[in-house]
Amino acid sequence: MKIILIMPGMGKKKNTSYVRTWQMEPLIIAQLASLTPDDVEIAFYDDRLEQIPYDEDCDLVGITVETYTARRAYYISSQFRKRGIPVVVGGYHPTLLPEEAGEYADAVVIGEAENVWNQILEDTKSKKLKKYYKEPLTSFAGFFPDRSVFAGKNYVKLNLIESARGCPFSCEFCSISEFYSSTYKTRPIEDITKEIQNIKGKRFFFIDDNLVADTKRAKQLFKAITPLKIKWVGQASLQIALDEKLLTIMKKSGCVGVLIGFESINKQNLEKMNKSWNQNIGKYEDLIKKIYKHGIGIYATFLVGYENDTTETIERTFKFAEKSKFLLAAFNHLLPFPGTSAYKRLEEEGRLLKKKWWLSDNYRYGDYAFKPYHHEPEELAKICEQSRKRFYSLPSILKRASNFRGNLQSPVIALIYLIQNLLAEKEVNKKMRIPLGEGLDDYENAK
Ligand code: B12
Ligand code: SF4
Repeated sequence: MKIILIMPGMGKKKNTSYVRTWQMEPLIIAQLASLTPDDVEIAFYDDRLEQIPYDEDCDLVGITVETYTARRAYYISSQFRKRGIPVVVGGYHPTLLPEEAGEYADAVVIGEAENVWNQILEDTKSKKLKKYYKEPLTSFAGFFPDRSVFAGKNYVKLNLIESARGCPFSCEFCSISEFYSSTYKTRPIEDITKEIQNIKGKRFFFIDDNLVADTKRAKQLFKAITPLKIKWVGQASLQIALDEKLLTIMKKSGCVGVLIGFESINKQNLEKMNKSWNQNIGKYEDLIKKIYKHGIGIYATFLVGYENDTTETIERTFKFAEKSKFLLAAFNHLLPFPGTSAYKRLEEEGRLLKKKWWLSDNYRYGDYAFKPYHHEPEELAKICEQSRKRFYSLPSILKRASNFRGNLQSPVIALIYLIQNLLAEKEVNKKMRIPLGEGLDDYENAK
């Protein structure tokens, strides 16, 4: 038996290459490979890096699908299905919209793969593939992704690793809280240290959505990885600033930076997002100072387009980001991801411009998918784009550079700060208005 696993791309503009910072190793593919019995042959194609051989024979195709890649994934699926090869899809998008996914695939995995993957392979062998598979993971122990599937592919040199899944919070715009129903499941710390030891590189990205959701466990994890002498980045909630001991241990364990979702500087917006805890814990400025004191840089993310956002508040958000001397910052506008509370609310308010924007012919990356409260959609999309470009302009890079505990914490980080920031403006141009699901077949010509 042979299976083909596919990581679809989002799309790209004609005659450009794929956005480089998005070309990271897809951990899910390594996870599926590790779950696959040895007697099953595996081929893996990453649409972002190479052409997909639609004529290759196999018994099953497995595709991982996010909302942004759904259009492309469904196209890829149709190419195999028209040759009679069954396709199974899984991931955030099919989980939150299983019926839609079921129209484009023979089988849909709702939720996690670990407890259903072997059954799917058995059912493929006996030609009894079911439409839906759902079996949540209860124990997250003993799983080790098989990264040998990435051999020969030119990925960004950063090792992705999982320490836990889910997040106990329920921000209204977030797919994670819907996917995991606001639960949080952790991997045994010995599994994580073992996995790190078996990887050659020393640079890691903990992909947990909130690495410090359980601070007691986070401290144990950081203590356990300290002797491994790695450098790492991760995503954390602002709560880390309240615990100096945690910050000390984090830094000692090799943390160089954290991505923090500040989302808004406006209290009412945070309330609407169900994220008021972000500001209830203290003043942003004081919390940021505490993090810098420990030599940890901050990648700050903001969500623009909530009810209380006007041109003036967005400008204040931008000024705040600049003044806070963040290493990097994202000014994304609210996007109604299917299945989230934000999607449902905007639908009820009659604000959705396109119900299935992710499948629309003319939706482009960076476009608004709902009618904003105080602007025209195009106007607000432009304001977001300009904020990103201004943040990564030379004057702003220089203004933010004098952050000696964050952006200049070491010569290597200083270099990364400079390179990442200088490249970011170009990347904003490359990302904006990417036609979803298009431009990928002619990859070879574009190189
Ligand atoms: C790492 C990461 C990235 C990396 C890239 C990763 C890569 N390999 O290329 C970077 C930082 C570049 C990135 C970029 C973006 N990301 Co991102 N990313 C993640 C993150 C943190 C981890 C993904 C991961 O590896 N998970 C680990 C694997 C093992 O788990 P999994 O993918 O959930 O898969 C499990 C199940 O879903 C299921 N499954 C999944 N696929 C399949 C397929 C089959 C066949 C089967 C059987 C099962 C199955 O089984 C798995 C194991 O149980 C997730 C959040 C998260 N915690 O998952 C966001 C996430 C996937 N990203 C998201 C977004 C929005 C983006 C961006 C659009 C952000 C932006 N505005 O620019 C871009 C898009 C890039 C692109 N698609 O080209 C959203 C997607 C939401 C949605 N509804 O689709 C997420 C969920 C974050 C969030 N908070 O909402 N991302
Ligand atoms: S804290 Fe982050 S991961 Fe958790 S629900 Fe909110 S946005 Fe999602």
